[in-house]
Amino acid sequence: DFSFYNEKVKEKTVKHPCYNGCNHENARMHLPVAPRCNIQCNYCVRKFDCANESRPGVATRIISPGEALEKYIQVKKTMANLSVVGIAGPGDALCDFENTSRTLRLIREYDPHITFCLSTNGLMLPDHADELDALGVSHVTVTINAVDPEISAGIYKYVRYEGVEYSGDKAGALLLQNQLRGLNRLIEKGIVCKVNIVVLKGINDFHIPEIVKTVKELGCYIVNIMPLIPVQGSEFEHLPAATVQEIMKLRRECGRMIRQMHHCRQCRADAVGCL
Ligand code: CLF
Ligand code: SF4
Repeated sequence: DFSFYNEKVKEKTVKHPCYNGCNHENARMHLPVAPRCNIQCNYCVRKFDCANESRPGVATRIISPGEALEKYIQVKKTMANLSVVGIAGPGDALCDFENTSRTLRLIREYDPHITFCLSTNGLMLPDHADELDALGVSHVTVTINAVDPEISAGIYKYVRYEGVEYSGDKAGALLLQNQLRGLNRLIEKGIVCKVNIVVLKGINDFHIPEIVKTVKELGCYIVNIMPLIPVQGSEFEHLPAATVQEIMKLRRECGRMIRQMHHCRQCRADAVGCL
């Protein structure tokens, strides 16, 4: 339901290539300012980008907020259709929140109109949701791979929060609580929320409609069901990726509940251009 969002946010959503599947004209640019992460997903190897939203490959070079502004100014000059600046790692965008917030502040001073987007595992969302809103972030993606701590226990090796390391269902319960609280807060603020789900065969595939139902009830706008990209050296290195048919079937089933993304490119943390 679109009626909930204000006019400005609606317009930004239409021009957002990830939130509007029909939009092939507008470009997005990622700024890799967030190096670290506070959780360990079993499908991730840190020397690559965050598999939240990235293709395993050559690791992205981290840039400072000042360099990010420079890069933005450069790209903006040559790319007239640039509509979105996103922060998507290569770690978690909220783990190094100083870098993220400084980058967004610098760019906002330079350009009052560009859309701000961010992708996170959600652990730090309750802490930073209000500030994201104040910074002018209008679109946020949270990767949620389970809404059952026992299932999460098989997906996350640990979760580090306020100086304590959790594992097993305790880790899963804490992460889930923060993800849902954080989403709730963002939605209250009128921020458009997307949930990414990585399909893990035999681990969460049967549970995906349950995740979708939960985030739909919270008021999320769109869901992106993505196949795992098995990364060498990760815990899930040998887990087979879901086939195109399996992904389509899940999207069809979940599409009865909420809008689906069909055109995700599982971008790197420094991707620039149209989808
Ligand atoms: Fe980047 Fe993500 Fe914003 Fe898009 S990507 S932070 S919502 S601007 Fe888009 Fe890339 Fe898929 Fe992400 S195609 S991986 S969904
Ligand atoms: Fe890796 Fe991203 Fe998971 Fe952190 S949240 S462990 S960077 S995939």
